[in-house]
Amino acid sequence: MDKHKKQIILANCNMVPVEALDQALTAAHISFDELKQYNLTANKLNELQLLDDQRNGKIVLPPPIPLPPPIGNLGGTSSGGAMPPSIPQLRNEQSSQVEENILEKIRDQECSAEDIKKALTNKRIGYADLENIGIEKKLIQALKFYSSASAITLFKKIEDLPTMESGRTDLYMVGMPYSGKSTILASLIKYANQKGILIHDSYNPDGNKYLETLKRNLDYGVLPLRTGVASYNYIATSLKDDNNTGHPFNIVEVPGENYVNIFNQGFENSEIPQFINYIKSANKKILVFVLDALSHDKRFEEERFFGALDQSIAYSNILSIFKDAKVLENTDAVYFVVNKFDYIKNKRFQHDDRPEVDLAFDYMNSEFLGLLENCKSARDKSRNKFKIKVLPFSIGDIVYDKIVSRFAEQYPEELTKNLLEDSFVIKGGAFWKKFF
Ligand SMILES: Nc1nc2c(ncn2[C@@H]2O[C@H](COP(=O)(O)OP(=O)(O)OP(=O)(O)O)[C@@H](O)[C@H]2O)c(=O)[nH]1
Ligand SMILES: [Mg+2]
Repeated sequence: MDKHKKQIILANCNMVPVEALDQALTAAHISFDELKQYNLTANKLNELQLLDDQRNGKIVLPPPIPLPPPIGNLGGTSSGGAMPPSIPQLRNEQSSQVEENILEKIRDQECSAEDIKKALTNKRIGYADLENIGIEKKLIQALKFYSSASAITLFKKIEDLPTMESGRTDLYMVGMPYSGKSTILASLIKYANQKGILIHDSYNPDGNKYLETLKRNLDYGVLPLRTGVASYNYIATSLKDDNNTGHPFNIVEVPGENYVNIFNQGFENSEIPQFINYIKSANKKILVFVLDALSHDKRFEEERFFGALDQSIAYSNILSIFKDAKVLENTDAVYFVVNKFDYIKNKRFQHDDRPEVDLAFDYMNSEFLGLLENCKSARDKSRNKFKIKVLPFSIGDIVYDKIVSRFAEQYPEELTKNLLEDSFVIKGGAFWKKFF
């Protein structure tokens, strides 16, 4: 690279995407010191350092990670990056007081990963016992990982969120506690990474840590740990389409429970004005409502779901807030994701061979018709005729409530396809593209 070109890049380094700067660093065209001299932002420097450390085999990401388990059918492992450090091998301990009861439950998959973790921590059972009762090695590894992982929640309140970067598509994943927001996000990130279409963005390093944690947990077959109650999470990332064009997204997990009690609390006393203020931008928006089909179906059957908030009412409220705040004027698409589709497929549509998207639409029409109609009428009143889509989604097969024994790729694939179709694209050649 000649001196002149290098000078232009350094002088404009804050406008060059991290990916391109990383290439220049790898090719030794530029150095970290030069980037610092030219005042590259701390966020971008951190991101580049992270990529460099990963390349050089340094470990930089939390939490402490065990060796990759042999998860043959979990859909591959993450690419790019150093292998995590090993954890101690399974101790060949035979617990003196083996609890027949809990082991039976584990064998019959009638308990949760949390129960197993407790039994292991209290030394009522050991990993060798799990082997002895015939639990697959990859499941044991996943349980081991689960027992060592700690939750990472980055943001709790709106005021803790960094300002959303403009020039991106804002993607809001709205969902009740337990609806599966974090799992969908993890699945999307894992899929996009596996296909090589995930582009790291430097804008929000904290968000990147969250993203890495989600992806890594899923690589080990572990679902995201519970996010704190009513907590927001924000990551900035881009996805590439078939033409290699980047689609930059601001992805925000929005806890639905804040929006249910608006009528009790009163709009002004709630977090809503702040939230509206936060998301009011000229950015294009995609709203994803995560419908928890499992909790919905079990709300009259199982005690733990009795207190669950009515999703239809909550999401209709949120839609009407968005309408009043004119957020829908910048909204290009509203998705209703019928989540935990594995459950309803088994329960309702076991012998129905129609495409799953038709089944999801059927389900939506029979269980959430009011919400769908509210959304249509909001669209009729909006100048911007946004698309309304219904998509089925499932992470795959789950055991012990938290362990993924099979990762289903078709759902994140379909979601990605739709997101690329409905999102904003950076068009035109950027000046730096000529140089790399
Ligand atoms: N059957 C089934 N269960 C799922 C699926 N996705 C998630 N779950 C279950 O739902 C639980 C909650 O999922 P999360 O992704 O943590 O939900 P969330 O919306 O982020 O919840 P909070 O962080 O508590 O607000 C998981 O721990 C699983 O037990 C799925 O595709 N199928
Ligand atoms: Mg969550």
